[in-house]
Amino acid sequence: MTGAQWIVESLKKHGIKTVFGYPGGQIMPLYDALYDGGLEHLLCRHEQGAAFAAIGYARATGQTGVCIATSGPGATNLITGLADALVDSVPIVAITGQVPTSLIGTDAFQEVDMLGMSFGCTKYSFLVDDPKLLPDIIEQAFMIANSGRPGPVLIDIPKDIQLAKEDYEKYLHKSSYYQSSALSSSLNSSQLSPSILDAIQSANQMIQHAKKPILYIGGGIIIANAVPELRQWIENTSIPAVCTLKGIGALDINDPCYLGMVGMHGFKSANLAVQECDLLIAIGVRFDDRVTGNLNQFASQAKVIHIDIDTAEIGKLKLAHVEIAADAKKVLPLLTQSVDITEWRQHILQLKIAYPARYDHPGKGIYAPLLLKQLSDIILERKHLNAIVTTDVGQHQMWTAQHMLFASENTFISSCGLGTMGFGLPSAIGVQIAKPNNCVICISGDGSFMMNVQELTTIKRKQLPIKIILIDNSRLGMVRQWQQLFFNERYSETDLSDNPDFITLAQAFNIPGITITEKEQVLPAINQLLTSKGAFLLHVKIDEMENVWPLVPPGAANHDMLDSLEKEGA
Ligand SMILES: Cc1ncc(C[n+]2csc(CCOP(=O)(O)OP(=O)(O)O)c2C)c(N)n1
Repeated sequence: MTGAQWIVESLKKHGIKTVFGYPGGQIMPLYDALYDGGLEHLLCRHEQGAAFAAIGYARATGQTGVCIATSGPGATNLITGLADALVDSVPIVAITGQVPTSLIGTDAFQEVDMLGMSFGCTKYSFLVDDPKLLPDIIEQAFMIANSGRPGPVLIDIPKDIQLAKEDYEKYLHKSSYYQSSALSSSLNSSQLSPSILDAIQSANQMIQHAKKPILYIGGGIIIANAVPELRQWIENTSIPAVCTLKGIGALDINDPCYLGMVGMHGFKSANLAVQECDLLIAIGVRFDDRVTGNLNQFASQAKVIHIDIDTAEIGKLKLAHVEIAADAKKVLPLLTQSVDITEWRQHILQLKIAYPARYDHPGKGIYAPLLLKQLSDIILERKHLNAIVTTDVGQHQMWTAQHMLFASENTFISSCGLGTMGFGLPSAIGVQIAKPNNCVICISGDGSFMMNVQELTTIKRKQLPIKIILIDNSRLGMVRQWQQLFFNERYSETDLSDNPDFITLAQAFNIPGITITEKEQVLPAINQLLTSKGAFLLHVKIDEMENVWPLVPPGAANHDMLDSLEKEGA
């Protein structure tokens, strides 16, 4: 068997059904093995598209996503996807071709030092320089991608290794790579240590004495598969909760004390509640600057309990009074089950009443937050759709996070930590491949859409019924907003009024679409979108000067949010 054939067999053994990629010279042996290897390969039209599709696949399923590229430009085109997966903790195995071992270091055609280039954007990277190591490296790559805090792993494989004929089975579980993977698996499955149990006891004492506790929930809860445990604990204790962008979907949206997203574009009630709390229970979060605003003033009166599988996150940015470096799924059932916080809950309800989301908007034009609220209501009502939303990056992403409600985890998929424009469309492809019976909706902006627009061909090729909502303000809206607010209205290179005709563009890929410009067109258009059989483009024209509110200005504390009404005099 060749190395390439072994790779295909190993992927299948790991339960991989579909891989995403793009061929080229130094990865040709692997593509030859894929030809009749019994593994579905989805040809994206750019390696970045393949990486994002693999991320969408992984985030919708919790399983490892696999992407493949050739050496040189193919490999470097994967880099942004790897960085995205690293910061959002997504298990990805990326396989790249490399020039033959005899040519490494000679500046050969399409040679780049992928190992070196990838170090800052992967959890681990391998260059296979001996075919005997190939079996264990593949095992180790899957182990690392999925253990502890998940992340992307690169395997760079020279062409001669892919071609090498060996009895690979013989080398499986023989190398030092395997020894260390066995160690990490034993760490993963171990019970909570006595020191963790002590920390949980300290946490329980703090929780019992707290008068104003808040749960600060991030994507780690979803990755840990701990949403049921979290919701049960909240049901027992009634502790109010906020979430991060990546934590969306983890909390029960029907809980009256659900406060939604916190941070730069979080709700005022959520931010004020965190600023006032006396105990911050942080689970699966990174204290990202987009969440904390001015870190010194973030929940400055509060004691902090920080629970995270990644020891490196705890105390990285904010001192934790109790550190629990463990799996949230195991920790949550051991936390105190009852607290007395009736007054605090009353206060939270008042905050929500005082600072509701507003949908009144003058004129006939479409107000994106209202459109997204209407879409959200329809999706929640039509449960059979099992909708999953992906977004791109910008104002439309923040409006989606603010105004749509996601009842369950992994139904809102966005580039959160890296904020990568171009993520929405290819990630929707990965989601739709993983979940063929779910209604996958990609919400994009006119800037972001054009960044991976070539993937419309992939949709066409596979006849994927993806619903695209393109919120078109003819601007790089989020940057334009910052230019307006913080750069004296000097609108430098954010005008996209020369956009293509998006409906004609979609038609070139056999995707039908309509354009809407007025509020009264919204409901029928959403209906048409959701009932269309195949892919559909809903092109929504909005005012170029629409802003995302509220907003914590850069460097400010979260209680100093700017509010649309004050700022725009509405
Ligand atoms: C790859 C990449 N390049 C640049 C940026 C910086 N950026 C953040 S939001 C944004 C504007 C996005 O415009 P659009 O997709 O039209 O969305 P809108 O904000 O108008 O809703 C830009 C340029 C980015 N996040 N990602």
